[in-house]
Amino acid sequence: MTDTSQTAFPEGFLWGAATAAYQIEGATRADGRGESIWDVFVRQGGSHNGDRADIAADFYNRYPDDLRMMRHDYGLTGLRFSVAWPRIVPAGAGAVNAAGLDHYDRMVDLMMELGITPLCTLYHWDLPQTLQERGGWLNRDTSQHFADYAAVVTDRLGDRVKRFVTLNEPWSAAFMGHAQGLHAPGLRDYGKAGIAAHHLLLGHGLALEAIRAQASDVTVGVTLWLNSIKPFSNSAEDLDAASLADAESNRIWLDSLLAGRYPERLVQTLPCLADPTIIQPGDLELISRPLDFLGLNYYVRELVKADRGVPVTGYRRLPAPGPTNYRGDSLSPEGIEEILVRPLVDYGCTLPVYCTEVGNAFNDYVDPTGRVRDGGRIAYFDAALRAVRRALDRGVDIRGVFVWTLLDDFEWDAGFSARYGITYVDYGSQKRIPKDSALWLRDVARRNALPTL
Ligand code: IFM
Repeated sequence: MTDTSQTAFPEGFLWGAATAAYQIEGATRADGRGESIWDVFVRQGGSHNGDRADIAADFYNRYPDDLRMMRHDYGLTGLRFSVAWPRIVPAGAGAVNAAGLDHYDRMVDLMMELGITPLCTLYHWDLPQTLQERGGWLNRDTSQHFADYAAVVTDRLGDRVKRFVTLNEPWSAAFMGHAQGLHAPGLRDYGKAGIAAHHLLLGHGLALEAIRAQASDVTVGVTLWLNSIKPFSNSAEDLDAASLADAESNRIWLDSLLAGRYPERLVQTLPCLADPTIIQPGDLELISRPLDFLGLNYYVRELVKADRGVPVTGYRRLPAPGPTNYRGDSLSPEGIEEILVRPLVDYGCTLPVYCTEVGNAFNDYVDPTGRVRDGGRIAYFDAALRAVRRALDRGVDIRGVFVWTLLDDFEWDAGFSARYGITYVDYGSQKRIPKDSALWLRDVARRNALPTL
């Protein structure tokens, strides 16, 4: 019997999990893979405790069992995975590594066999180090190299993979990597983050064309991390600070992709976004070519307070009141509604939307009975998914949800200290233990509905 209560989701709704190559694959030297900026960054101490992702969750070798687990034990029908650019084009440009393509080809074959719908991300931050040595995302040529690599992947996988995501969270790659120094390549220069942002977006636009030229029946989107941002107070200073933070986190991506412009307020702080030597004629037209879908990731709700003591931006971001995670970010799952409706409300965008990441890190441990009772994560998913349901009611064409993440993994600067998975990974033995949240999600996916309250 179909569940018609408000807790039910549309027929055919995709229930999936999201992953990223560098965070789970390990095997960083296998089968001709080139070095990425993250290999170098962690070697230089960029990650918590000196953690390194050389083995991580060993997904490169264990994917057959992991895919069977997610399909058979968790009942999930979607996997968002990323392809590691340095496995396909080890030097970033030029020679293609057949062994790298073969690996993903086998993985996609198994997904087809198991009835898993793949959503393939082409850039989840593992830029080939050789390109970094030529300037990385500060060099305009990187955008074209990205499009060339995207074409190679589409040519090989596009007969089975019908949904490609060009970039994952360009905000993180540009700002955490070039302004905050927290992510590879570890730079701390706000102006450079603006240049990187433009070249990432240009890479997206060029890749969009390259993918479509390669396979006419695939759909292409981009995944954005959008934040819920509010001013700390109604003072003119806080209102302006919040508008600037919103422009950096949200509007730089939405304005450029959906309206072909950069937000005026941000240009005042990042003049490179109006510099004709960087933003060349035709760039914004390319960046704003129509998408097939939008991928949205949600994590953070924050208050923004003006603070003249903070260089360049002149503001501080504070967590919204309430519980926080290990990073001090507010745990406000219901905030996902606001970011899901925003493209429709502010831009009239009616594109299909996938929640390409939703989840959080909790203090998970295996109890003496061998179980991981992650009730905090279940409560988080429950509240977030009710908010997704409300966004559907408000007219957003949401096609599926991918929880972050399938397996505990290498959480970038936090290394292995933060567990986001629905599957506990004992890194020593590589044993997998389904957390309670995985079994909760299995029931939601099976019923295509949330539990009634
Ligand atoms: O682990 C990351 C992921 O790679 C991108 N989105 C946010 C996640 C949690 O920080």
